[in-house]
Amino acid sequence: MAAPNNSRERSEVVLLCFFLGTLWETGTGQIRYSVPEETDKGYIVGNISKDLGLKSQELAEHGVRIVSRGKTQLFALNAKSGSLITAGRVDREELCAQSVLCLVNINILVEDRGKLFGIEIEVTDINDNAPKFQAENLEVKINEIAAPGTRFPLPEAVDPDVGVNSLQSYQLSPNHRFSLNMQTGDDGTINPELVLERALDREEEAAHHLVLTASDGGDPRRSSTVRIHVTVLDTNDNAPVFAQPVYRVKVLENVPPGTRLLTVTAADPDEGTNGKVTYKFRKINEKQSPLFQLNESTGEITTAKSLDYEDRSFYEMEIQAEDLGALLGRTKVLISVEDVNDNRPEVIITSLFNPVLENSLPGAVIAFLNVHDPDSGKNGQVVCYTPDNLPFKLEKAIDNYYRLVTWKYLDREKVSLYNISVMASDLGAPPLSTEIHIALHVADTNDNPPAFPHASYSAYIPENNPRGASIFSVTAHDPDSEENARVTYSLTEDTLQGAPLSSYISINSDTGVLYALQSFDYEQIRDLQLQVTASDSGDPPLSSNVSLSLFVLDQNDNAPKILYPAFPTDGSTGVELAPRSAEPGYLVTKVVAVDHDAGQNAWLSYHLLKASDPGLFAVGVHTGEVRTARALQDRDALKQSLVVAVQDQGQPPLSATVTLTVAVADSITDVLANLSTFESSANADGSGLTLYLVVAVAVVSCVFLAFVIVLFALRLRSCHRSCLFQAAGGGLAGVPASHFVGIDGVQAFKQTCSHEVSLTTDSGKSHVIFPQPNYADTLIIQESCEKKDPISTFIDFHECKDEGASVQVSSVLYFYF
Ligand SMILES: *[C@@H]1O[C@H](CO)[C@@H](O)[C@H](O)[C@H]1NC(C)=O
Ligand SMILES: *[C@@H]1O[C@H](CO)[C@@H](O)[C@H](O)[C@H]1NC(C)=O
Ligand SMILES: *[C@@H]1O[C@H](CO)[C@@H](O)[C@H](O)[C@H]1NC(C)=O
Ligand SMILES: *[C@@H]1O[C@H](CO)[C@@H](O)[C@H](O)[C@H]1NC(C)=O
Ligand SMILES: CC(=O)N[C@H]1CO[C@H](CO)[C@@H](O)[C@@H]1O
Repeated sequence: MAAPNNSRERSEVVLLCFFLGTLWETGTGQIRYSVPEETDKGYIVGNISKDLGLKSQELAEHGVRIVSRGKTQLFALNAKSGSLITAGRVDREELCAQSVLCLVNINILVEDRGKLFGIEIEVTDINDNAPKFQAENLEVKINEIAAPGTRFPLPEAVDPDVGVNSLQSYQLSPNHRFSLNMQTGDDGTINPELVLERALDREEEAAHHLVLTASDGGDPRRSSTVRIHVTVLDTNDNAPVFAQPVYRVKVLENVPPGTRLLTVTAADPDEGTNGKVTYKFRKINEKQSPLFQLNESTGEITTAKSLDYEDRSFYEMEIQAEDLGALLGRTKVLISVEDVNDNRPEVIITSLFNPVLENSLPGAVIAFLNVHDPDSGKNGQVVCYTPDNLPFKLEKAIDNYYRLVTWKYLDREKVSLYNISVMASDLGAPPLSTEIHIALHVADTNDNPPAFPHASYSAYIPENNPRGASIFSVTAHDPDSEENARVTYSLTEDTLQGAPLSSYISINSDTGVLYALQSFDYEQIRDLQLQVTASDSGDPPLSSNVSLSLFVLDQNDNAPKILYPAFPTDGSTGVELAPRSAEPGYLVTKVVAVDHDAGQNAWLSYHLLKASDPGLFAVGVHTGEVRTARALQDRDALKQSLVVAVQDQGQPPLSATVTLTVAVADSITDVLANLSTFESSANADGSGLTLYLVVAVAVVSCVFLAFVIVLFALRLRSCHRSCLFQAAGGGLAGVPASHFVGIDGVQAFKQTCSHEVSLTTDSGKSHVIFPQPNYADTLIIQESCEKKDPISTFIDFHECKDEGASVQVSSVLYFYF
């Protein structure tokens, strides 16, 4: 009622103050004012002048002043307006802290009146402070296994204001796991608590972010927040779990030991050591365990040894993972080993027919082979083959068996040992192959006869060989072996000149050396035809023949043999006649000699060795003809004695001599007439008997001679013209020289005429024989004309004696027809 009413706004405040001041004044007798805190300096707290009953201008006059009690002067007096004003900002919280009523007492002294007035000023609160947390962030750790309902105290906020301006409530940011619980304590403080509504899972959400807001009830309302960071602490609540329930891996069998096969991993969502997993084999075959290695910490499985598909191709094992809390997880590992072509095919000879006979038919089984490759699939499929150049081939039998058979005839003599290589190759990539060698012997059969290197043989042996001398050697070769090649030699039985051949020649059955069992005589046997058989010892034996001509070689083993004049066997001697009228060159006689040898050995030459009258006769060197060298004279002795030597050309030469007695007389009668001369010269003993005999023989001889000549003459007529024989009438001297010119002549003569005359007398002492020659001159082979014995005439004379010297004279005439 007393409050001034200047302005509407002011009037209201004044009215209120007044009302209150009036209240207090009446109640306590004191002046009371109320002032809100935090007003600006000069804020009118109350109209002091009015309350003191003074005029506003009179305050100074009355000496009105504030009497302080040592405190900072919060208030001051405005003398002009007579009002109490604030001297500065007034902070209720500073003055009164948390007291609900904040009163400031001041005293005002009115000097001139001497009066002291107490003034009580209430400072009223305004919401000038927000609730405040001690920290802006809060860390809260909660174990994940904490049970729902568990409470966790939260920090309180502080608001210095009082009343509604102080802290009124808390709020939590929306969250489905946590809730806020506020408990009001006895002193009215509110304690916020965090309540776990639902179980936590670190593995799901390891942290939660919450915001707690504290607010007061002022107007405007003030609030502050704190960020709550909830960390969920781990517990080992998870077992390790493998990524796959089953691991499958394929591995080649030839991987080296230490090869990584796979890595099993088990995840444990737990944290730290709770999530640390170690791996172990849980179930593994004892045999397998050394093959594989498991790294405990990494779960890496490696091979520890080399694998073998052929040994085992599949492995199954269980692996467990364990964390520190002994929680387990398990998985299976299936390892399949894949085949690699790492095995060579194996070839086994199950049976071998060795040796094989060379006469086996094509298709003969030689061996059974078994091939085997432990690899699988193509790596284990095997093909077998042999080189084409051998007479063998492989035939497939059942299963993995092969037959090695021949497809050609074998010939041991060409190839006796085969080195058969059998190749087995699998179909892998790259293929592996095996080669074996079979040494096959070809057994011999007796399919080859012994063979001589030449179709026929000629051998030469000098005559007069020693008995038992080896002549020649034949060798037959038999390409077969052993018994089938053991050659024995034999001679085919034959006869030679009536005697079995085996008496001449023998053969060493083992060596094939031929031996002479006899000493050969060229003059008897010149050649032998032999057949040598070589036969092997096979069963049945085979043989072959070869002919062998054995030629006997001549040696100069025969001295020339003088055929005419011949030494009579009974001691008589022949006399040649040389008519006194003979011209020089007159053919007195011819020395005929043969040599049974051949060639040079029978090539004869004639020489006059000795003559009683040298110069009277000459001898043809090759012809042997004795001719007069000059005309005969009367003084030449009736009886001439010549020694003629016949020599062959052999080495060394052999020779023979003959003594000729030539009677230089015209006819036999002269000779007979002069017989005494002969007798005296021929028969030194003077034996009359001998002389008579000689005479008798001479007579008889002459008669026969005449007969012979007549016979010749008759014969000549019927002879061929080429037969040049001309009988000279009368006597021995008529024998033409041409008949004795040489061997050729003899030959020619011989060829043309052939007679058989044999005349003998029974005189005992004298006989004339005309045998046909059975041998020819040694230079020439006897041919067509030969027959029986030579016609020979023996004219035997008595032995005559020359003067003093006793010379046996013999003359033989041979006539060849
Ligand atoms: C397991 O593997 C780790 C890492 O590779 C290695 O250091 C350790 O030596 C291995 N352990 C065995 C037993 O091999
Ligand atoms: C067979 O021939 C092979 C080579 O071709 C050789 O190595 C092996 O020694 C021979 N075997 C015989 C028994 O000769
Ligand atoms: C060898 O000669 C003998 C006798 O002449 C005969 O029996 C045989 O058959 C001949 N052998 C051969 C192989 O010619
Ligand atoms: C012997 O012959 C010669 C003439 O040749 C002759 O002169 C002589 O008279 C004959 N008689 C005797 C007895 O010698
Ligand atoms: C400012 C104010 O209102 N002052 C008043 C105080 O009271 C006296 C009388 O009692 C008035 O005259 C003033 O005007």
